[in-house]
Amino acid sequence: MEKNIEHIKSEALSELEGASDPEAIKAISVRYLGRKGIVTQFLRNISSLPAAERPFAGKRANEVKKELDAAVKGILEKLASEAQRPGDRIDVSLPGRVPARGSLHPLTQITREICAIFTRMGFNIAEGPEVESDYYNFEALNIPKNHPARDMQDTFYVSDNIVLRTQTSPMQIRVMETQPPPVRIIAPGKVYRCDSDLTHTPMFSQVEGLLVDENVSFGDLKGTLTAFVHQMFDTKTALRFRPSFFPFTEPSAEVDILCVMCRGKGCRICSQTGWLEGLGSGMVHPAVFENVGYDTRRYTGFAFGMGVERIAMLKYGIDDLRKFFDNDFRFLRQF
Ligand code: 2NL
Repeated sequence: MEKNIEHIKSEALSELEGASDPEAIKAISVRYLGRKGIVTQFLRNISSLPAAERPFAGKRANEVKKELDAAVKGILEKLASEAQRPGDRIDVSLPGRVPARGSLHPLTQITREICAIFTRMGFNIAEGPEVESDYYNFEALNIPKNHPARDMQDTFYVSDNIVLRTQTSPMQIRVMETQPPPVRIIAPGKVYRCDSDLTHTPMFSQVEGLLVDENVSFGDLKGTLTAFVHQMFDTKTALRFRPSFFPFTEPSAEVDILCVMCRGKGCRICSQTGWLEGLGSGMVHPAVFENVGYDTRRYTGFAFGMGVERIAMLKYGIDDLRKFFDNDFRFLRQF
């Protein structure tokens, strides 16, 4: 009992400080705090101290026991956490961490590709509002009040005279209102129809084109769309113009492209016909030109429209429209 308790404490702490592995720490802990440890012995021997010293010595020895216990625990924890990240050494030979890179949505990529092909041919891009007036979306495009395309079932009405655009043509009307021919524009963007099933989503993407000038013929339309399809797919992808009807074009034609899967032989994708529906097109109806104040004796023009999802599905061989809107990374990462 020569050594007082403070002395024991400082000795224990300096021993702990000098130890560098858990085994050594545990050995020190046993030597001081174990059943036959120095602090334990000290506590046991308190009864042999003079009565006046006993209360203080006992209180202090118990405190020291707790303090040393805490110190041991602390050091062991620190060693354990250091063992988990072995050193802060930097291995300069390791490759750097490549940051996760985002990419454009496949529909954005295809929209840009379509626009790039047409801008190379001299078209300008025209973008505008998705919420439109009845006039720009229907009236100006020669779609009369009782036309089925205006049916409540197909159109999202914001109010009596305001709709979510069902096509991007309203933008082309806006451009024609503000400038005289020649006009060469391409109008990409989202459009909305109140329709939802396996092959329809209430929102989809469209690109429409419009060219107005003197002496524009159906041959110009065929040549322009042929150049487009040959660049978008390849030069072996043939086109077929089929008579059709749109209120804003006359004559109108549906443009089929040779099936990208079977190349005309007939397969499941093209329902054994060898052809796939690609675009809608036609010569601008004179009524549309009259609505924007263009001289119908001097100017003619062609227009066309295509669904971006449809072009993307054909180009990439995607069989389900909904994959574009699920935002499943396993799908999106492939583009
Ligand atoms: C389709 C068909 C088409 C047009 C869009 C148009 C625009 C003006 C005047 C005349 Cl300003 N026509 N656009 C013409 C024919 C077809 O789209 O299947 N779209 C997905």
